[in-house]
Amino acid sequence: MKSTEVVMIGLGYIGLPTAALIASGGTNVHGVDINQKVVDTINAGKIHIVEPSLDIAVAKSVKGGFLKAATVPVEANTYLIVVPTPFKGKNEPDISFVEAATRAILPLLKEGDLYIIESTSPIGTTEKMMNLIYEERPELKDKLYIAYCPERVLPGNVMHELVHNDRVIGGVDKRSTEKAIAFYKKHVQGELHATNARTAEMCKLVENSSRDVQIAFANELSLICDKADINVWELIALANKHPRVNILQPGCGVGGHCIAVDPYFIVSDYPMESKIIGTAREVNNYKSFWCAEKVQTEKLKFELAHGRKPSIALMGLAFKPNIDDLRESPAKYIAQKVLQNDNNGVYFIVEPNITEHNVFKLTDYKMAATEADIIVYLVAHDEFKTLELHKDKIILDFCGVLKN
Ligand code: SAJ
Repeated sequence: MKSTEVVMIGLGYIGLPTAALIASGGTNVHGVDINQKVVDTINAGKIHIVEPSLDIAVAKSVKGGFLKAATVPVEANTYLIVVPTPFKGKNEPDISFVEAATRAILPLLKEGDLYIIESTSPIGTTEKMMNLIYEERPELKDKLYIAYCPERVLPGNVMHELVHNDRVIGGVDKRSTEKAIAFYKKHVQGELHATNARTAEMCKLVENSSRDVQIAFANELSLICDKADINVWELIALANKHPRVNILQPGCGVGGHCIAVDPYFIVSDYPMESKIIGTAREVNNYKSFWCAEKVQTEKLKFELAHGRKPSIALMGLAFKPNIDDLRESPAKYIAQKVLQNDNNGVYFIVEPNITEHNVFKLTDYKMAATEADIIVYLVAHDEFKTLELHKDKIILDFCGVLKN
């Protein structure tokens, strides 16, 4: 049997697709996850997350014997760290999973091995891990290749983007950068851009912060336009006719596990300097709060006008259109807030991409749209765009479902 070439620590939204991609090319990959259920699912050739084409890649790699999962690592030549980096305390990044993963492979490392972090990480993490490795294994000092290479794939299109997106690769020294580039070259068709580890770490944070800032601009416009009685969707479409203007779309806030999170990794370390980045986070968070308040106000207006409480449909819970992912979802936050403030009201909660939820009782989207007096669009799912609504319905469109 061929020995393991790659160990992938973390088999989540990025780790599993990456492991499957590498294994489909005929490389022996040993995936590691702390969750035994995840390990069993993968070893059965199945997947635990929703991502188009991932099931086929995993089934093929497991069947061919190129992908195996376990709760502990084995010896390999390349180690990839793809574990979560959540928050602790007041929006401070927590790199303890990266550290634990690194400690887990420490005894297995040998001269010439390649160690790569892909997890979104605060600046300096790769150097920190290098120091940790060389403190514990001083005999390996400068004999390993250590690099950082962030993923930049869009959930829903991961299998395509993993292959075709450009990658930024930064080693702790030049030879590490070159070694890491040679590794990714085998699996990635996009261009591979060489830099140092700190720049690569910052690059990931900046990509998502840039998007957050741009969305904050759109959300700020939506608040101004609401007061100024201007249709923000029309305004943005018109402004974007300028050859050098490209405003993004407002929504009910920014969600997901990346854009709503990564900017804090910069703000937390450089609070005095990151004014725009920090304010953008506030604006996008405030937008969700504002939407929840708007629902309350509309409800009270209805009561005054009709002498009875309205029934309200909250349309969408996912963090963005046409996915089933509810992580850090502003729509979910708004639904929770609206319901908390009004426990006797009649609400229909809709999310066509999932069948059940442990907190919300879900209603079919067509039924909700027929029954409710007030329709609140929280997520611009495709299903909602073709709904025919009775002309008496009151509509709050926070995400541009009706913009065309
Ligand atoms: N959103 C808006 N208006 C827009 C675009 C998005 O309100 O015009 C909202 C979405 O509804 C959602 C949030 O922003 O709540 C984030 O969605 P997204 O589609 O912009 O991004 P994600 O979180 O799915 O993926 C991002 C991507 N980063 C960038 O586009 C810079 C992806 O390439 C990264 O790999 C991913 O974060 C990650 O893992 O970091």
